[in-house]
Amino acid sequence: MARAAIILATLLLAGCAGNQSPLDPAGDQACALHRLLVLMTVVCGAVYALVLSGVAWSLWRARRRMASGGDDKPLDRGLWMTAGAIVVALSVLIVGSFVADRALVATRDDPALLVRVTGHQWWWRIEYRDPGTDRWIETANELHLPIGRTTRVALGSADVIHSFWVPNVAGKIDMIPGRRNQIDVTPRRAGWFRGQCAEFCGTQHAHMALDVRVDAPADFDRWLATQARPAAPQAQAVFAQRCAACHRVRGTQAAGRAGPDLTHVAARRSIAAGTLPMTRGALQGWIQQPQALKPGTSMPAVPLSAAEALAVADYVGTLR
Ligand code: HEC
Ligand SMILES: [Cu+2]
Repeated sequence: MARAAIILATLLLAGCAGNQSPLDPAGDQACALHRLLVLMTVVCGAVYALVLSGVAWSLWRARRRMASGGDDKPLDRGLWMTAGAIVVALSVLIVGSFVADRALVATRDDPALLVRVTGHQWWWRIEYRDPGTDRWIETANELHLPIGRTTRVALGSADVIHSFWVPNVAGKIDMIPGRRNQIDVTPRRAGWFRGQCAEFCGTQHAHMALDVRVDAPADFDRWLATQARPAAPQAQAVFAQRCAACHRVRGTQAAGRAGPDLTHVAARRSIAAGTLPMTRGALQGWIQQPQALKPGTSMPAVPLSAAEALAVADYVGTLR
């Protein structure tokens, strides 16, 4: 019995840490939410305990009075004190949630970095405004953020309502077609985190995850500079014929916009919005049977011979 309790407690507490958890905040906005969560838990826990002990106490008194055949007073002081305590507790919660809300909205006039994230069924288009040139640099499915700089994330959707949720970094915010929502994020700790679309957006909603990498500013700048570069010049005939209509590879003729920008796809951690790891085998599998691996995805199974599929996968694997 005791052992079962220990195992259960370990499992429950293990859920608190992790790369997709609001209980392990790694940024200012997530910290504000975490503080609010702790405040609410403590205050509501105290109210709960207070109410239950009040009920127990009045039951006990009522029984004693009945036993002694005494008079009943309708209201006693304890009840009034409980009511007062509850009013105070609720006021604390109101103030706490107001303060947290202020910390979350995008208020800074001078975000260090602008990023546009657009939800698609079922992947993320990500564009960075290059601070040097003011050009937009496009990538997909992997969001990189610098530590200690405030990044403004502008959120939109190309089709249905999605929701941006990277709990270690910030709260949840909807991505609505025809509308731009925005949040500021200020990460404080390096690492890999996981985001997940948090609004049901179709059959592959669960396969709409987002890898998030937080780095020291210098590492981030290096990454962004690499992303800004065109692909290494390596013409790939099959890709140009069969894939270029939907995918862009900057620096080549491939200029499609229906699918993710693949200029540096091989440098990402996973493919198809967190559905598969970025390995040679997974790339091959994805290119040959996207519909089997992510049924309903907007990428069709392109008819390719086995040799062509291998060649394309190898080419895509070089797009670092
Ligand atoms: C009709 C448009 C279309 C064609 C043609 C197409 N793709 Fe795609 N591709 C997509 C879409 C849309 C996605 C995003 C799918 C998802 O995650 O649900 C995608 C995703 C991918 C990804 C994963 C990208 C990432 O960021 O995770 C790779 C790699 C890829 N395609 C390679 C190819 C190759 C190679 C070909 C040619 C053999 C090809 N695609 C043909 C539309 C297309
Ligand atoms: Cu979604």
